[in-house]
Amino acid sequence: MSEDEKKLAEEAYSADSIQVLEGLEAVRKRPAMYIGDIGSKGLHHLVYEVVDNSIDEALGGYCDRISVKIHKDNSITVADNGRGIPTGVMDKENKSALEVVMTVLHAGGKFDKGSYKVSGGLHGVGVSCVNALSSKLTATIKRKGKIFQQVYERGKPKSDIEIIGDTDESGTIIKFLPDNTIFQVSEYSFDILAARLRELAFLNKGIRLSIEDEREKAENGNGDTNRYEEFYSEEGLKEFVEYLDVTREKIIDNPVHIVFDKTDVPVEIALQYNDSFSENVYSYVNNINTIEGGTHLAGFRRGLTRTLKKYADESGATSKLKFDISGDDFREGLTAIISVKVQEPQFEGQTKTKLGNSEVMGAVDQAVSQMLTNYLEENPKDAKAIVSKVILAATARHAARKARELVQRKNMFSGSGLPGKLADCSDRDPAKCEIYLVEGDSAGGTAKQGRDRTFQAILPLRGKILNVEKAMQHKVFDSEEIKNIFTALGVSIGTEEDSKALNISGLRYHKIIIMTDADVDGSHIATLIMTFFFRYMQDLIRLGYLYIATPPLYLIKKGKTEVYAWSEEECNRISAELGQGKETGITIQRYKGLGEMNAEQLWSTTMDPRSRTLRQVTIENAAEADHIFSMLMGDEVAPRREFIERNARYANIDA
Ligand code: 0RA
Repeated sequence: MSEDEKKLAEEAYSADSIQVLEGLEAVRKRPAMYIGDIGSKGLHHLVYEVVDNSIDEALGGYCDRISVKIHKDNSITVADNGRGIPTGVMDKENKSALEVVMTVLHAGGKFDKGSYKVSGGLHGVGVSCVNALSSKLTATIKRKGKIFQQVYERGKPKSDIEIIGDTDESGTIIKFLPDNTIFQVSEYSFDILAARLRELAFLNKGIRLSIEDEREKAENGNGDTNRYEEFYSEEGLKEFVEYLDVTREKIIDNPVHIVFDKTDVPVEIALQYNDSFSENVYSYVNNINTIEGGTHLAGFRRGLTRTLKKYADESGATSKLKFDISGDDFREGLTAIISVKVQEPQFEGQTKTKLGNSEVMGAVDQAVSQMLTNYLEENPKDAKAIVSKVILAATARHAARKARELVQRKNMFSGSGLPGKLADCSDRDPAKCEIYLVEGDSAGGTAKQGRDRTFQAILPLRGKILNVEKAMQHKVFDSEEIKNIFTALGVSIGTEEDSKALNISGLRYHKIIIMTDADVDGSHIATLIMTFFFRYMQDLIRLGYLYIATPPLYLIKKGKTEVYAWSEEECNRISAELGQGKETGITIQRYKGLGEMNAEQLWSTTMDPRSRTLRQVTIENAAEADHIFSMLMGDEVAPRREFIERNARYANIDA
């Protein structure tokens, strides 16, 4: 070989090896491309990624326990009792399979070709990404009588795979510490992880999932036990629907459960009707919540509408109706979960959570049509209850439409435009503009004086806005306060097919800020407003436009010094600091309401972008949020009290 040829060969070799290395380097360079973001979402995503691998092992029938532990330093251990990641040396790579899985992008699936595994979907980037983004990761494998271990730092092996002991168990244990030079946040939330594990337990029946938090002691334990929760569902989606509807009054005794494996796309659905007026349908593809819906949801709606309409018509229930039943009417008071497994999912839409595969529409439509037709025939009592509910919905909607047409005609003369109560800002660029939704006219007045009118608009709201959780849709749209919110924001709702479709092309503000008193009533009002946005303007929350203002709770004064505090601890610390000189003269004022501040104080503490703290409202888990809102706003008092007591230490609930 000539010198040149040698060089070329060397280059080719190093290029080859660099490419392998570049795999994980690329993840570290552009982490958001692989896990969504480097904030709280991405941090939690690391756990989901590892758990997903164990779930795949469980779906193959090899594993029935998965545990997650949050350690004191916010490192995480995920352990399962599956077969264990293979540890043998692979000929081609000359490395153990474990090392390949841990260090090569997307290598995870390639050992088990043609198996149960469906590609993870949304991110589904594999455990190697977690490795790349961890300052340290330890993989411990129990397999074939031995315990194997390998340690990595930032994705690179620190040593060869070692045998560290004997065992008669099998399983995979992954412990990792997210790299704090990459993530903006390092703290894990027990509640966020628990909600996802609960969801996974419902979506994959028969797997026991647990979470333990070493940072926190159990509430009712003897002082030594850590906070712990375990999730297990015997009946899967059926129990998921019951969980979502705990506080709602059901129309049929048991949820309808549809399992349909006759096509290439396995479909599972559970549905229940309740006496509320909202539609709560959640869809999943390969265990991922498809927030924007897609072909599986379209197939579900089509199958449901057609089957129920046919049954209603044939039973004679609709013969006297003088108007058509709309698609919406079939879904009023409906709670349902749709779960499909798709080999190669195509995700579309703004947040890549809309299923695009066209073949899935027919599969779900067929599943619903066949199974629901059978169900209705075999359960005539339930069938009758559902049909009555649908006809009632249609009748109410028809009556409301007529009434609204009258109102709209009246409105034509009163001249429309922005609500009279709105103090608008002068800037017209939505990206720069904010609107404060303020509890009460008096605080609204103070806010109007205190604001910067170039970019801050104020809309005072009368005390308690309508509880949308308990009101029919037309009542919601008839509410003066809610109409004001719609017109002030410049948002409209409803199309022919979908009465809840949101049109935000006219949105006038990119920050919508809820500002209420810092007491029990205030937090209740904030919850009412959030519930309204969750049910009717969810897109605005998803876009990150909804915020909560945080007015201070205390003003500490000493002479000319005035310091604000947002919590009791902060107040104590500040008064101790001010009290250093020993002479008295410190006064502490406890703010109960916004009205106790003057315009200047409200501006400097709560509205001035340079000094205020806004809390962004996010939806971590739509199904869990649904459960919580229906509980907080429903009839039953006990679960609400329990929730508030549990969360009082996190929220500033002053009870
Ligand atoms: C491929 C093959 C085999 C096991 C696994 C993957 C596996 C991966 C993970 C990730 C987390 N837990 C896991 N458990 C198992 C085993 C193949 C065999 O034993 O024949």
